[in-house]
Amino acid sequence: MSRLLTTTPRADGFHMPAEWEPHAGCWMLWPERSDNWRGGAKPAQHAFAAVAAAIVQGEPVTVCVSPAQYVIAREMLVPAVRVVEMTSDDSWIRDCGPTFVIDAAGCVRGVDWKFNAWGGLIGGLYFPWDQDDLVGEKVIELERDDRYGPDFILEGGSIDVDGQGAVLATRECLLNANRNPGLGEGEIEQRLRDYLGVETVIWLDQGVYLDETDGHVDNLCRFVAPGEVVLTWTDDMTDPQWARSAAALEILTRARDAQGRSLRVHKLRQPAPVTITAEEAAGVDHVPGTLPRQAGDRMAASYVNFYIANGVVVVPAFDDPQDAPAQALLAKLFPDRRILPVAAREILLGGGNIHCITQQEPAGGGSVTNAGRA
Ligand code: KQY
Repeated sequence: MSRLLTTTPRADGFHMPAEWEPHAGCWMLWPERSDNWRGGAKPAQHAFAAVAAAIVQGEPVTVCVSPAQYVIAREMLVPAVRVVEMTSDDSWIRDCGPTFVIDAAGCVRGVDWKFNAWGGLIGGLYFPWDQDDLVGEKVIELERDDRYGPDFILEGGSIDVDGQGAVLATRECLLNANRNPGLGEGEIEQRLRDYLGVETVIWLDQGVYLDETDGHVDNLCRFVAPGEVVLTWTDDMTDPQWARSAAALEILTRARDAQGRSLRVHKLRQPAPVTITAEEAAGVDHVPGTLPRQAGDRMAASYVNFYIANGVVVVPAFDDPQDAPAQALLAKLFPDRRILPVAAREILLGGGNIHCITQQEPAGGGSVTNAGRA
């Protein structure tokens, strides 16, 4: 049975583990809506299937699929992937799904945040979002885990933890008036402490240029080991991303984590600007209330949006000269994992990337570091 708890993870001795700690598996949702995904979502479905096939090399994967798409998805996904029927509004389980927390005994519980499609009626990306908002509860119940249900809007892509008391976040997103307008910075920090079990919030100001999530940190900067982060980077000072990354670098250079460590920052150079072609834009159904996709629009392409699975790291590839250096850096940072690049343009065209479409479930049973790194 899954109980709804009225306490907090912090009070109960739970915290969110780092993504490099052992997973029980990975959850995904299946893309379908033609007003976000071109070509009736078929190209995106192939890309999602490739991501699932990569992750399942390291850990169990469950893909949640609408009744209408069940047979199609079952056919397109490799047999090792489990497919379950679940209704949703779109396919960004990092954001609408649960955040799992563990305690020292390895017991796992779920945090079921409120979700408002990245801003509700003030700049949100679609309406309605009620089915997405149920995804966290459904996944937690399928796992028979106990559930925290804070009255707090948060997307999983807007935070990144080291599992040792620190969380990265951007003010652009978490302090945006379209998320939790009644709460100030201090109150939001307290929610993060209470529900992620962290001590230290490292605030960056802005996320990636033109990121439609209002600057999710998981596209800008991620922990890769205790005391180490990767930061999306460009050396081109005329690129609008330069000032954002430079400002983040300055903050990170001065920051201390919850253990008092200063951070080692690895620059992960971004690909050349990725813009939507006329053919791609024409393939998206235009529906009032959703974000229009126009030819020439720049997407928020970043290698930082990778997924760390057991034994493998699944990295976006953009058919760009920076693909190889990005993979080489990640191979150095994750020496005990295979780096698996997946062509990610079709995911990016929907507004996010590999990390945004995945959600890890920790294995519990105690915590380890990024093996070989610390
Ligand atoms: O990047 C994400 N975490 C989600 C992007 C949502 C885009 C919806 N069009």
